[in-house]
Amino acid sequence: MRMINYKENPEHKTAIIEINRPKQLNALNNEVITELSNKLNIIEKNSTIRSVIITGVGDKAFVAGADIKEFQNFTKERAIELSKSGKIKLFNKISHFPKPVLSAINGYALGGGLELALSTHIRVSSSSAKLGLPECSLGLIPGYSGTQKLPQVIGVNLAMEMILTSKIINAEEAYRIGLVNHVVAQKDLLDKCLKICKLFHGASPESLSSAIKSINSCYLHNGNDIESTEFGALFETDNFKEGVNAFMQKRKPNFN
Ligand code: DAK
Repeated sequence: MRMINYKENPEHKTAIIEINRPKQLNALNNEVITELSNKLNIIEKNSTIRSVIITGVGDKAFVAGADIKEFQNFTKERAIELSKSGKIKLFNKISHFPKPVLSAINGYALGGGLELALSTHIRVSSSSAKLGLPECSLGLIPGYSGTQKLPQVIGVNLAMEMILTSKIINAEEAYRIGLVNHVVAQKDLLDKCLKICKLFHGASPESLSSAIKSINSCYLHNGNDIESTEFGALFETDNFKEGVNAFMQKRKPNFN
């Protein structure tokens, strides 16, 4: 089974990518990351496509996180390497993509899922979505730029609270704090994104690309390296193992 579905909407000059692991709530595994990355490379070269929408299959989850089953046994070295390579392959690629990328958040956007949405340029949420970075509750921290991008988007004070408490918020709260640009009914989610994509037709592709590059440049610093190092070190802690085991066994973790 393909991990992503792909469609083009010629009228809106938009590519629509759906993450297709509904039984795992569209959790991001290595294959999804690779397929997304490869598809973006193709879209980048296709001049008929002016924007991209990323969403999840079904009405329950955008992406419920990185795949916990896949990363539970990583060593420190592997975790650091994958955090850095995942950023290069996907998360930073989206942030710096020369065409606008929207996320249509159709349900849970947790952990790596919210990090994916945070790497897009515009976030549109369904009214039933739930958003959060609950990695600390697994004995981890966000490893795909969440510690960098959440404070950029909602401010350091609110980002501190969200990450340190693993708080999961609803769409209305996400809109109130500026985490998402729009909230609409689930049935209107794609239409709302397509309407935004049509507005890009009023600008030149070069100006959109330059605007994205310039806006991103206000956040240039080395926080991502610090995040990857801190993130990797946590893979050697007993509490991380306990956090993941508790999730698998569907119980609350008992941290030291
Ligand atoms: N990974 C793997 N499987 C997941 C998953 C996830 N993140 N989220 C859900 N699933 C699976 C469940 O295990 C379940 O599978 P089965 O038991 O049916 O086999 C299926 O999806 C349906 O989920 P539930 O039965 O739990 O559904 P509920 O409606 O009861 O609950 C929920 C929905 C979203 C509240 C719950 O599934 C949940 O709490 N999910 C985990 C949410 C979470 O903690 N997400 C953050 C994960 S941490 C890394 C970089 C970054 C990261 C990691 C590594 N490297 C570079 C190495 C990021 C970490 C994260 O994202």
